[in-house]
Amino acid sequence: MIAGWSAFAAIAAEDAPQAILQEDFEKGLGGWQQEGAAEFTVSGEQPHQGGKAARITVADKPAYQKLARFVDEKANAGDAFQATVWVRTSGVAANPGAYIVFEFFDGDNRIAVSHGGMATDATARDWQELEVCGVAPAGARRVRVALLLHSTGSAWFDELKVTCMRNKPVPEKPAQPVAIRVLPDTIIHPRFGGVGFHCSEHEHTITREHWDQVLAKRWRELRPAFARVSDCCDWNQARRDIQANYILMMKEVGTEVYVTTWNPKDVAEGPDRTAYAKSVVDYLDYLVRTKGCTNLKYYCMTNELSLKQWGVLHKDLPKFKSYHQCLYDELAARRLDIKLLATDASPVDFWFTIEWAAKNMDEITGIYGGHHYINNHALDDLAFYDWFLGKTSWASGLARGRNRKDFVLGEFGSKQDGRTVNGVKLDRCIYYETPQEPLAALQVCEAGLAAINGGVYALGYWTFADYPDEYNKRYQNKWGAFRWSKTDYSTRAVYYSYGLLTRFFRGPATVFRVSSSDPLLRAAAVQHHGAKTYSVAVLNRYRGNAPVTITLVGAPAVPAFRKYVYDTARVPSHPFGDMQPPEGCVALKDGALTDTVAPLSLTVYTTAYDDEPPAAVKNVTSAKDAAGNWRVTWTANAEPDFCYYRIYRGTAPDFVPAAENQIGSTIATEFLDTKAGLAEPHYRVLAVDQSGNASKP
Ligand SMILES: [Ca+2]
Ligand SMILES: [Ca+2]
Repeated sequence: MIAGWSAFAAIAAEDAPQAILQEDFEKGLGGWQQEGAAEFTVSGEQPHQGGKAARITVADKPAYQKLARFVDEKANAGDAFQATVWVRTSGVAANPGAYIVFEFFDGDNRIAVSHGGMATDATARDWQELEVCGVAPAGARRVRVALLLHSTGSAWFDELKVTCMRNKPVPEKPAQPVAIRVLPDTIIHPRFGGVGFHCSEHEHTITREHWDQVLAKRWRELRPAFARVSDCCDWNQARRDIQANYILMMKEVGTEVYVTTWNPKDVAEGPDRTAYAKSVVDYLDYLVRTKGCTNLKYYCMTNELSLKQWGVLHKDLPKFKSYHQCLYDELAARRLDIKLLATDASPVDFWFTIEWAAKNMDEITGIYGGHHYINNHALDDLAFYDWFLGKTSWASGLARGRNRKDFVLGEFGSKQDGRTVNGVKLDRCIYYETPQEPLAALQVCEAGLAAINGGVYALGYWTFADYPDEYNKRYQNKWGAFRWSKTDYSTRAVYYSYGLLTRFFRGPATVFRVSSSDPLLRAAAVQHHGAKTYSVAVLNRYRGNAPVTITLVGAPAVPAFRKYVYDTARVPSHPFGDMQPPEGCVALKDGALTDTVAPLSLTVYTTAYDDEPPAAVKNVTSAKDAAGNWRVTWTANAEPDFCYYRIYRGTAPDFVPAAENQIGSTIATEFLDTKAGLAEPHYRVLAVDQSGNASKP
């Protein structure tokens, strides 16, 4: 169904994956281990290939019934395995249903499992292809492939293919300087929309200070040109207005918005559904025409094809189409220019619904979109980049198909924890708050670069901020680029890695194809429309420095590229989320930038900046209020590229503003200092522009 194996070929072009098992079940289940209280058999009922398929039937209680066999007894760490199998189900209602895994053993002990796609009657009443990828961890010697049914019902499996790409130890660093060429004659996307976030912050209680100092300030600084914004169909007017304010704040930054609904109503076809569509379009009309949210460009009636249950519309795509038809007709009747998105499916295994939409509802679909989380690829899986490039290229190509539409990677993120601990479901990235967080933040950027090079229109990392603790006692959603836990809004590593992409891979822009002489240096390049400035990203997967030469064919003579770095060995951190400053400039010489990029790092070179700081902030005054806090106020700056203010406190009138005496950042023209602890504090306020230039004190 989906291309993906080019991955390993790209790492070592001279190698091809070796086939290590091809099983068509024509000769029975010889060689297969059977585990669990199921009926295991080969059957002749509608095989996918040949005359027979394997069948697992579970009568009553679901457990981990499986057919398994060892496919390798001499694996080494880093060996990459891939399997595909066709599956069909009957009476299999609950996830995970039928699925495929790789199990890695150090002898008799199972030390790791890689999960692949899964199938239920929702997706596999007809044959569906599942894929699993797994990389042998340290210590693994034996590898087993297993076909499982964790549900009651029957699952048929056929045409299993297992391949292996043997790991060749990756050298510390490239053997020679890496030649990266930006190819302006080969355009991947002529109007890229941008790198952004999914946002749900407007669903929670936001104080004025939190807005000025955290949410709006950070949005303005990271400047994402794209956002996916949550919506609930039964919100009242007050909630709509809060949502509108959030979208309007984004409009000021030039952010295009895609709204998607949680918990849409399941209403009968006919007048009720038409009335539902009318109520949806009433509110979209209100946001756009009454509130001025003209940056609201896309809408999807259901997050991830959910209707009462998660993803349930997978099994009834004609119903999904029927909803969209009602919405499409109503939007057209009202001449409201909002494109409908199909299908919003997640993960990659459910992107076949996008293919269905392209075949069956292209005329009422304005844009395509899907999600994926990097659950099945380890942080050090060097094959992930090409695998994801393959998936996003497939989806973008499908969208372009008949009528040149776009594809949005609406949500993506790192590996999900998913455990329930002390009754609390942990919907969070499993690497956050661990020593692996810096590398996870690099892998998120690797996914981003793959998607950009795959031709997506825009992408939204899940999420901009955490959900606050009090959102739900039994459920935590902690994926944010920064935290939201009481008054802890501290940043995570991904803020400083992915934030470089939101800032410098803004839309609208032209995405150029970029070649790299070494596949472990991933690169992407855009030229921003309007100013015609360039940004080039280089991600180094080596554990050593990599010398690079980046050639920009036909680039105009520009004085110098600013260089911004996210280095996993020295992750930036700032108490108020101020982005890392540039690490100098690199001049374009004879059409090329010559530099060295750090191990396991992302470097962005850009001409999208100016060197002119804002004017000094005027009329800074401070006064003690009745509660003993100091209120600092000043006059607003008026530069078009003004971004935010930094506030500093010192003990003497002539103190020098510095990182150690900064007490906050805000977009407002006032700041309440509750921690002065001084009889007579002195304050300085600096204005900062979008290029990060700070004014004189
Ligand atoms: Ca067969
Ligand atoms: Ca400026």
